[in-house]
Amino acid sequence: MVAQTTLTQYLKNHTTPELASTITTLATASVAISQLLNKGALAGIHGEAGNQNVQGEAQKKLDVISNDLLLNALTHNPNCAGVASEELDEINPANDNGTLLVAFDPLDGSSNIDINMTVGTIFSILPYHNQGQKATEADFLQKGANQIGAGYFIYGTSTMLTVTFGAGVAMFSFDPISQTYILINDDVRISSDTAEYAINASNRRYWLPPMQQYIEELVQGDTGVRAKDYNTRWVAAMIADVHRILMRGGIFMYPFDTKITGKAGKLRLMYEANPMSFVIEQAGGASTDGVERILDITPTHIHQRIPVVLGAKNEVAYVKDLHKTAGILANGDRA
Ligand code: FDP
Ligand code: ZN
Repeated sequence: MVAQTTLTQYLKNHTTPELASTITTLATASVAISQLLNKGALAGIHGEAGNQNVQGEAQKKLDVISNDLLLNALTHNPNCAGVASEELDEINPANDNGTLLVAFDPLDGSSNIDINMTVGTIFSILPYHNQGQKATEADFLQKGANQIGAGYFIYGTSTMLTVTFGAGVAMFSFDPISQTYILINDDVRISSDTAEYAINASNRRYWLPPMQQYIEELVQGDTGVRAKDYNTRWVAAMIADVHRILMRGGIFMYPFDTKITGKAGKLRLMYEANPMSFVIEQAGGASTDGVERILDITPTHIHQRIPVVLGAKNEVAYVKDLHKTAGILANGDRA
């Protein structure tokens, strides 16, 4: 039998002690979140925050519980100088002498919890340079290319961890018996071409003309200019759609739309787009907002939204070309 590599062993050989310790902290919190999700309705975690459970106690929604678990664990890690969460308006300074900043989406796809579908925790790790001072929001406003680690924990039919430190992508599966993450792939790669795409097509009338044209071409399949049939998959949790792309290829889009004025797309740059773009690029894929490489965009504020097109390299390049041909120079107001 081939010896199994645990997450602890992998971290020891593939990253710094500071990053290893931070990932270990995240992994411990992920196990607690996964256990609560497994209990489901029995844990009393369904429904809206503010509701009362059967005992008449105030009920917390699982995204709030996950946020609190991660925030508490990370702020107690001496390597962590600051924490930003999609759930919190402001950043939390942690340990002034820490060397890392962590941004996370505690439970991506949270509308999936109540229907027993896949959700996950996404994290992005940035360097911190102002030791001895309290971290501020300005310290977080670094472009995604500065990330030194990123990944996600996915709570699906099994719990998994995908992580990159900028030298490829590794995937782990949580073993409920030994209660450890075990390495299952130390070099995840995405193929450059695909015949599978993910988009919420109900927003079609709000998209820019090049995006409308792109999806029209895919729908035409082998009767159109692309001369092959395409298939749609949409889980409606970015984490699950991106995970599928890492497992079997594809392109994922939540493009610019005019549905809500001032909102350039739906996804958050710092908690969703940046970490997933880092993972996808490290697996040989590409990621753009339609015009620019996402990892090159300097955020203006921590909760900024951004259009996202990521996955198979050649397909992403094709979408970018359509935007260029249509004369789109910047992908809308990145409010
Ligand atoms: P959710 O609102 O459930 O948290 O984070 C935003 C997100 O999920 C993504 O995970 C997902 O890809 C997208 O929203 C789904 O949006 P639609 O409901 O518009 O399909
Ligand atoms: Zn999310």
